[in-house]
Order: sequence, then structure tokens, then C-alpha cells
Amino acid sequence: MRVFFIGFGQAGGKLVDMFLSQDKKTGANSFRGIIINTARTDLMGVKNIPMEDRLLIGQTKVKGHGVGTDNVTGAKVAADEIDTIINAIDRRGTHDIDAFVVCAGLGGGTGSGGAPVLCRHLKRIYR
Ligand SMILES: Nc1nc2c(ncn2[C@@H]2O[C@H](COP(=O)(O)OP(=O)(O)OP(=O)(O)O)[C@@H](O)[C@H]2O)c(=O)[nH]1
Ligand SMILES: [Mg+2]
Repeated sequence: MRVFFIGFGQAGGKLVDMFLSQDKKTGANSFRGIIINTARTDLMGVKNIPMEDRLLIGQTKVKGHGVGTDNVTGAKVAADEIDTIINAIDRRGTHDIDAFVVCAGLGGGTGSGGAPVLCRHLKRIYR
């Protein structure tokens, strides 16, 4: 199965970074994915994701500092910038994939608020 990984928030980004690292180790080179966060430093903290596959959202609201576990704000930011998120996914290519895997730690705000918003839109757009 060809999978497109989406890491939302810090824990989600770390998980996707880990999947990519495994993919490199096995030499499979089948990885595709992006990571999304409202915190600039967390986006910079991962090791394996190319810079162009890291998306910072919510800059006007939280200025790159994260949503401080407030998942209502996390959901709002994701909804406000859903077109930017969907475009970033499209740009990476989705025509040949079988599934999306959305990763998020539920204890924070960016991932726990944003991931359900994103999933709802993915369900609407893709069969
Ligand atoms: N075990 C473990 N848990 C982590 C790690 N990174 C984050 N978490 C947990 O994941 C949950 C979500 O936290 P974050 O991923 O930082 O939250 P976020 O989605 O970035 O949202 P905000 O930080 O509120 O903007 C929390 O319960 C964290 O403690 C990690 O490396 N290991
Ligand atoms: Mg965070």
C-alpha cells in the first residue's frame, strides 16, 4: 500500500520523521509525506523531513509559537488555512497513493485540534 503521511503538531511530526527514517534505513524509498505545525521551533526540530515538506500555519494568530495545548485554537487555525494545507499535500502528489496516515499526539492543541479538521476535508476531497 502506498501511504501519504501527515504529521500534525510536534508529536505527529516526530512520528512521521521516524517513519521516514525507517524508510531510508530499509532503502525502500517509498516515503511520501508532510508535517504541519503552528510552532516554528518544533518544525525545525525534526531530522529527516525536507524543508519544503514542513508547513507552518497560524502565523497571524500565534506567531510561530504553538497553540499552548488549546485544541479549539488548533482546530480554528487548521480550518482557516485548510486550503494551504490541502495545496501542500497536492503539491507532494497524491494521484498514486492508497491511503493517508494522519499522526498527532492528542495531549496538545495543534495536532489534536487540527487533525480531525484535516481528516474531515480529506474525506470530502478524496475517495
Ligand atoms: N512520549 C512522547 N510524547 C511526546 C513527544 N512529543 C510530544 N509528546 C506528547 O504528545 C502530546 C501532544 O503534544 P504536542 O505534539 O507537543 O502538541 P501539539 O500538537 O504540537 O500542540 P501544541 O504544542 O499545543 O501547539 C503531549 O501529550 C506530549 O507530551 C515525544 O517525543 N515522546
Ligand atoms: Mg507543539
